Amino acid sequence: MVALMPFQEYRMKRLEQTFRWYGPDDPVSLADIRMSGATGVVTALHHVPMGEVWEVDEILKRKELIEKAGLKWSVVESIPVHEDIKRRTGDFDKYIQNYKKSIENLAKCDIKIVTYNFMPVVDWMRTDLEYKMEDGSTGLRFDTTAFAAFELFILKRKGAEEEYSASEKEEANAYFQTLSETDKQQLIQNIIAGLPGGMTESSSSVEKFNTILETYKGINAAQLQNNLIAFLKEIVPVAESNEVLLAIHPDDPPYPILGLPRVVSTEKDATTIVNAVKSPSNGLCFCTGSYGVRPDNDLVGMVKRLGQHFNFIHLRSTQRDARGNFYEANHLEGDVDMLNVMKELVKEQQKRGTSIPMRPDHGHKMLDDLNKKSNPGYSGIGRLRGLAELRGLELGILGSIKD
Ligand code: DNO
Repeated sequence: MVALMPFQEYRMKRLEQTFRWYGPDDPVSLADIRMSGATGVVTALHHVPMGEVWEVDEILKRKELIEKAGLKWSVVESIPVHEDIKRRTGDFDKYIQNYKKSIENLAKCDIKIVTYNFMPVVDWMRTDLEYKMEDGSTGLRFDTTAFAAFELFILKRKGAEEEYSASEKEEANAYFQTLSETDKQQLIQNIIAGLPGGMTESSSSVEKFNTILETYKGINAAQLQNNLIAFLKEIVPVAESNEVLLAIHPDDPPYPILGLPRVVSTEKDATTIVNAVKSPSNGLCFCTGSYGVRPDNDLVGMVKRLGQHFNFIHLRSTQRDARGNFYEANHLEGDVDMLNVMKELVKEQQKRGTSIPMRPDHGHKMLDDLNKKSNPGYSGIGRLRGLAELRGLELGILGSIKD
């Protein structure tokens, strides 16, 4: 016999539905977001230069804008972490102090969840931002051959040659030969688009990019992990005393690229992080799309074992092939077992007094999205489809919970 909970109770115990908004210039407006059914907004002060303090009046201005639209600023995504902090060089101490101040200032404005990542140089990375799906929509894709061609023949990164087999190099070369000048520029643009600072002038960026990559010479994964832990030891107590919950976003893709170390790619990495500084403030952003690219990441098991540390959730799926290529699939399709991930998340949510914020991460460009410019991955209708499917899935699961 299945006993159903009263409907009002489902509402209380549900994940908080949020939508990312890139600020006043985002082609997907707050009014659009309001119609998606999301109640929370995930955003950042993108205009504040990396490393500088987020001042209270700037935070309040943005918060008021969101509230005027009938929404709440639920999560900060992200306060970017300066490269000096990741390398523990130069002005890292000043930037850590600034980071603490930004956390305190957000808390003063009653904004209590902060996402960040610790990926050296690049945030997420794809080779194709307009990959055509069978149904006519477009999505983001990572192609290992295109990426190898970029590293080997455009960037000519030192050390890249040794990381590929002879046949991989041949394939990358054959692919490179098919590219027109415009295709090459497009590839550079696509790959460099993931840079936090948004480097967009392709030819000068290739050189700049190489120079920045060089600054990580001699920093291996163990060193980067130490630097992350040293950073956490400083910021977690400040977050905790201000009742701010931190949520570290995983690496995307979740393995080393460009000769750079990566330390947030696996369950083991996530476990090391939460154990390094024990505090409810030292939490995770569970991004199924990022962790899910690795077949050895058991997502359902991760929710079971690490769910108590999830301070924010990104729901998205990817479809990979045997060669390591992947594209972003519809939210309920692809390799992520979203049904069972959601079942575990629902269980985790039932244990909590407050709603864990989640957002549909990325979406295809579809319908009118196809005629609009939007931030890669952040179309309006595609994400609305994702949110609608995910909240339906959650409600269906809640409705079938046994007493
Ligand atoms: C990609 C996003 C990431 C994420 C950051 C968090 O679409 O999920 O850029 O915002 O890595 O710091």
